[in-house]
Amino acid sequence: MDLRQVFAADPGRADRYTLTAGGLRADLSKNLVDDEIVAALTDLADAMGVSERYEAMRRGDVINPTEGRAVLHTALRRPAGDSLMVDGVDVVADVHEVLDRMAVVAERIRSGEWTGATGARIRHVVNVGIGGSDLGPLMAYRALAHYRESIQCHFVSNVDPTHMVETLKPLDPAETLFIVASKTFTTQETLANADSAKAWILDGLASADPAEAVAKHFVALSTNAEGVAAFGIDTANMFGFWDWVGGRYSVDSAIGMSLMIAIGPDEFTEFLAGFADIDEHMGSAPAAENLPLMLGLLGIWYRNFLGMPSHAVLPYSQYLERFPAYLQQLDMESNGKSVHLDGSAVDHDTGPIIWGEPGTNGQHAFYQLIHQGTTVIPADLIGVVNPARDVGGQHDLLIANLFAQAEALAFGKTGAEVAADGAADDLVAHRTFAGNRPTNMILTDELTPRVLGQLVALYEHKVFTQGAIWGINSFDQWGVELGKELARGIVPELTSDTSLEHDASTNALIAHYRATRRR
Ligand code: G6Q
Repeated sequence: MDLRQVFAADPGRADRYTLTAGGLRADLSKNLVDDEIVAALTDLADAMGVSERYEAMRRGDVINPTEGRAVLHTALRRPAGDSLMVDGVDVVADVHEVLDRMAVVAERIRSGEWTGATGARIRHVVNVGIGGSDLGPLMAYRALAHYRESIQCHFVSNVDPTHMVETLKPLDPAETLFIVASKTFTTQETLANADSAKAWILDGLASADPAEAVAKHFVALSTNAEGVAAFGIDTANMFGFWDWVGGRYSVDSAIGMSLMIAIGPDEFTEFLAGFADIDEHMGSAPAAENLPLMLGLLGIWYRNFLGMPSHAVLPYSQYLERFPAYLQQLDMESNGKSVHLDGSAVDHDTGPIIWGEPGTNGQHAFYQLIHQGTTVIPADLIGVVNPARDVGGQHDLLIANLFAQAEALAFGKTGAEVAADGAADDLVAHRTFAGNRPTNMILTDELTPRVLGQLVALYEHKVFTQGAIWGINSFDQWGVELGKELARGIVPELTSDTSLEHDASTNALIAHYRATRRR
């Protein structure tokens, strides 16, 4: 498909392929599709029962069979007073009971009523968690930095001790509250970091009663009350969620506590309302106007029909700097699967490689390959029309770059055009741009908490659509288990001289470490 020809032949294309959902406006016209392909893709969604499966998810059916769980993150953003009965329990009432408790504590921390063991006001919150218990709150905290008031949040995830050490360097234990965020409260990295945080508090506040120091400087976000109590955190300061919330779908559960402390409960409610806007849109918009569904279908077109292995997410907003990393987990952990729901091997590709960085930085780095490389990489370009702050008209520069990239990728520059610009003959080929490189241009008026919720839910349901069409389980993650299990075995081997029974490569690596590690 040649986008120059397609646009020339169809003046209504840009309008017809622009969809809206909540405060999001997506121009999908620079995709390598025509009306016939779009119709065939929506037929595919019908044939694979995407909307039926979506309804099954929303009403709490066990759609994650390998873990025997319902998948109910959509219940996390239903408004107060709504109700959803699952196995005789009103899960929406449970959600709001926790949200209300979170709001009380968040306000106490924000107002200074909650003090540390020395009576000092809390000025820093450190979220200790990894994966789904880190990426969501971290991404959202950065995205909504403009809404943050006095309290600063920090996020420690890596078991690399330097992550905690460097984070704590400028902090005062008397003013620091740790949020231990772990659904299972068994995650090796998080428990190790939580232990080191506890030691830092007890050491830094040596004159305080240790139990009081822990009670005033730690809260927990978890489903495991026993584990939380064993760590020494009062379960009155634990905010729960449920096994039907997957880690990578949990930023809108208690896992969002750091965000709520930063932006306040009212803005957090707006954030949740944004998710609900898109839940509703996904459930009710006709297929051709359904933005998450269409993003999913376009991705299927590129992955399965045109054989494109990767997908870039390029936010033209520094506030969204961690959005690509967040989406990497959401998409790749959900749809990086090789078997169908029934365990049979897939005979088609599944999840693409998701990656990206904020524009314009990427333009000065990897865009060369996107423009002229041998692999076509479909990309989502995300822009905000009205900046939270502008300095000297810089925002217009940013947006000009955003629009220019989409134009260049779609329409390129022919050899004749390059030559007509006066390029030397031997440079014409080097300076030619093939074009026909597809993009989705997603714009929003402003990056508010509500819009951020919409953006996240948009991608949640895009991923959902693709998983449903591929017939895979988007809600388990068995692929992360083997490495964890092997690491557990290697830990004691690093400090002993027992004989090693791995493969020759792994044995040699452990032997080298044993011999070289200074203690
Ligand atoms: C997400 C995954 C995973 C999980 C982390 C942390 O969907 O399940 O990233 O969030 O492994 O788990 P805990 O919250 O249990 O510590």
